[in-house]
Amino acid sequence: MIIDIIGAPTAFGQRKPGVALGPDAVRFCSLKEKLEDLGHQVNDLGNVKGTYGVWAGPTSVKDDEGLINLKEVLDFSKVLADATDESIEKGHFPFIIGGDHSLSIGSVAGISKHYDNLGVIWIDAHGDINSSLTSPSGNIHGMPVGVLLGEGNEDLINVHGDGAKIKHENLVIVGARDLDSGEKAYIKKHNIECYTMTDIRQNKLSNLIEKALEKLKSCDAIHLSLDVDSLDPIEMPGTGTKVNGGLFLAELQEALTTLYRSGRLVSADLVEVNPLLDNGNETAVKAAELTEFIFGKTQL
Ligand code: EXY
Ligand code: MN
Ligand code: MN
Ligand code: MN
Repeated sequence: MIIDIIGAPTAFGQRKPGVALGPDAVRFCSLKEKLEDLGHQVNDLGNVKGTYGVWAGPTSVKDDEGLINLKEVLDFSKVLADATDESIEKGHFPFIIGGDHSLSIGSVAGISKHYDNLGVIWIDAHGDINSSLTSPSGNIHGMPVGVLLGEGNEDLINVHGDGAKIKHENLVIVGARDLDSGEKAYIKKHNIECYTMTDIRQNKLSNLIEKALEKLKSCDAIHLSLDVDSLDPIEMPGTGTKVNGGLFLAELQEALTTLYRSGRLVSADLVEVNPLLDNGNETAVKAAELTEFIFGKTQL
């Protein structure tokens, strides 16, 4: 397949410096060569640039809606949506490297335009399904799923087209272990498919991915949004919102192979790599290794 690597170095969705360095840290691990070795054609489109740079500094000023860096996130989302829209239009596979998880507001908005029923598999320690009404922090990287479902700030919801970009029944959250009370209520109210770490320990991650694929069988395409904080902090120290009791690298590699073999993925985000919080470049190295499994690497 033809993969478009799109760097999305936004840090506006949270307040820790460093996550904007994620795209280049992952590239530094010979990502393009590794994907070419798997037989893919790889275009590295460089890093998306918004009007406001990539990080506004540790601003903790909430606006009157309780959001932080709204205008910067909105601006970046629009530019990224144009890039992913164009990639899909060309029949390529947009692979977006973050940057914080607010980037998915733009990446998914651009991709969803091309499908009637885009499915999303959201692998994350968090639900990212807050709105300004339920968010404990005002950080928009905790809200992209809510926005994509049509909740909260209208300008964010209407990025790259009016209204919600995904339906509740076309979303599966995998790896959750740190949900806010508002998120738990929302997930229950809308009967959203959510496999927590407890579910994963009682089953097998790749079996739950098979179950997610079955749940999304009526979708005409699937987007994967992989937050590296879904993995245990022992595996991935270089990320801003670590939560103990996460996934192991090997089980996620196996699950990504299951996704690849389904042939239903059309796009993917890899987010929240923060080299300034890392041990050397360990987290980016493992993120690049995981990426190989998204694109068909096998161990034999
Ligand atoms: N749920 C918390 C909040 O909304 O502030 C923490 C969100 C962390 C989001 C990271 C990207 O996954
Ligand atoms: Mn996330
Ligand atoms: Mn997360
Ligand atoms: Mn509903």
